[in-house]
Order: sequence, then C-alpha cells, then structure tokens
Amino acid sequence: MHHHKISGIYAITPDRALDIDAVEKILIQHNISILQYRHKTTNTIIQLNEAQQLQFLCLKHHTLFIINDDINLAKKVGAGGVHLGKTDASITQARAILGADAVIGASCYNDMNLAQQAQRQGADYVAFGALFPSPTKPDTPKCGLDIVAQAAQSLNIPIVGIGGINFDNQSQAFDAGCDSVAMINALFQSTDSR
Ligand code: TZP
Ligand code: MG
Repeated sequence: MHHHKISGIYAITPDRALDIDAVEKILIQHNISILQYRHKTTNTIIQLNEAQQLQFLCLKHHTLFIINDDINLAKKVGAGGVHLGKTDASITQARAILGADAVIGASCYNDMNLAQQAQRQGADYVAFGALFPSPTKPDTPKCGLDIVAQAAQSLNIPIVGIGGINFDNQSQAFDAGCDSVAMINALFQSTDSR
C-alpha cells in the first residue's frame, strides 16, 4: 500500500547539532511531508532530546517523522517509523517493535535483489542511491538511474532516491521513477546555525 507522504522532497537532517528553527523553515518552505532524523555522531541523550523536539515539530506540521537506524528511539518518541540500512536491525524486528502502522524504509544502495527482499519483508518504501555524487557521503557507491527505472517497474512500494540530489537534478530522479527524493546538503547547506 502506497503511503501518500512518501512523495516530493524527503528531508533528512544533517549530521550535526539540531537547529530546530532551520528545520521548521525548510518544512514550510518546501512543503515537506516526510522528515528523517539522522544524527549519527552524537550520544543517546542528545539523540533522545533532538528526536523529541522533531517529533513535536512534525506533529505541528503534519509531517511523517522517520528515525534513522534506531528502532528503540523511534518507539520512545512515538515516531512514524524508522529507516534501516544493511547493517541495522531487520525489517521484521522493526515491525515487531513498532507495529503494523509504522512506516519502515530500507536502504537498497544499487541492489534490486535487496529491494525485492525488503518488499517481501514488509518494507513500506525502499531507497536507492547515491544517484549523484554526494557531498555528504562522498565514498558511498553510485546507483544508476537505470536501476531506479527497473525498480519502478518491478516493485509495488514507493521508491526514494538519495545521494547528491538537488533542485537542479531532482527532475532526473523523478523522471527515472522515484516517488520521492531525499536531500540533506541541498536543503541544509546554507541554514547552519551561524
Ligand atoms: N545515503 C546515501 S547518500 C547519503 C546517504 C545518507 C547522503 C545524502 O546526502 P546529500 O547531501 O543529499 O547527498
Ligand atoms: Mg543505518
């Protein structure tokens, strides 16, 4: 079943101290319907505090709130769901903890088989990337737009493109078949708390 909020720009927070006003401005300015909290280089106390602030913000703006990596943090703050990579907990485990209504996303890199498997395991969306050179994750493998096009043909769940997507190249990702495009740098590069 397609989730209507997995469309348009999928905002992901930069891996640094939360600037809640900057996030709110971006949600409003770009009419964002899905936001992921991704702050890897900090401790669990700060993550809990920041995730609670973002959950409150997302309730205010009717934005779907997704937590990167951490099922238990998602559960604690009552987030809408979780985004899991290859080395994180399984989709099955996330579903057991977060329940049937949770939105579970899975990173599939450039791997169609991983995406098919994620769909079978009950993922609500899959992410492919990096579609373009990413300033945020420069060493991550590339995923061709042809793979996105194949995925769009053979999957039933929404496809999120990620990696180096900006306002100039986003149309290429949508044209290839992405339902939504994730952005970090393009949204947050100039909105740092300075
Ligand atoms: N996974 C693949 S690329 C990437 C992640 C988390 C970073 C995306 O950030 P940006 O700045 O939009 O390229
Ligand atoms: Mg992860």
